[in-house]
Amino acid sequence: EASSWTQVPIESIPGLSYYPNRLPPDLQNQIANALPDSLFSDMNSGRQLHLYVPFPEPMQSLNKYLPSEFLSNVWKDQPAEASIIQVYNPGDGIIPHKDLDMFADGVAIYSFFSDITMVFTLPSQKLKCDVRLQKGSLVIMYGPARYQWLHEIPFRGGDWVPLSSRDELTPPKQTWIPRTQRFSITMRRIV
Ligand code: AKG
Repeated sequence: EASSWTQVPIESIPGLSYYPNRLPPDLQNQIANALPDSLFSDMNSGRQLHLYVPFPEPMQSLNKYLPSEFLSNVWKDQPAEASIIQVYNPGDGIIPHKDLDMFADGVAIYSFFSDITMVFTLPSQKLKCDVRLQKGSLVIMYGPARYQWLHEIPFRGGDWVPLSSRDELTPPKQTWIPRTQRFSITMRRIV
């Protein structure tokens, strides 16, 4: 049952890093405007677009916003080769999964338009971590976070988000934040 899972902080998941406010708002808009309007229909559940190198300008510049330690240590200074653009209307999600082995170590996900909660789980130890992916943020998974942990976006119309509490002893209050349309760009390398 749900209550037997232990919620752990993001810092306890090796290979998982979250970078809020990573993309300048101008670049977020330029990228959204360069994508086909049909992707953003809210009449059905979210659509996907797979793109491979060379990416259209302005998506090329997403490589520049990857942390340099990640680029040098994990991608050995190579740029992304494959990307997926995924649109999530309220209620959409993605089931718990690990990324396919055809993709190399190191997965980078940028978020656009609105915030959503991604859930990381390690079922063998019943560990769980909610990561709020804010618009303009970057999340990176490599090593254990990419190969051992599962990640998912629950299929629901909103998310319970903890409000920061004034002290460490008071359990944080939660507030329900309805979702609006969000899209992500996942950047990967191929093995
Ligand atoms: C995937 O493409 O494997 C994802 O998990 C995408 C998650 C996201 O859209 O943030």
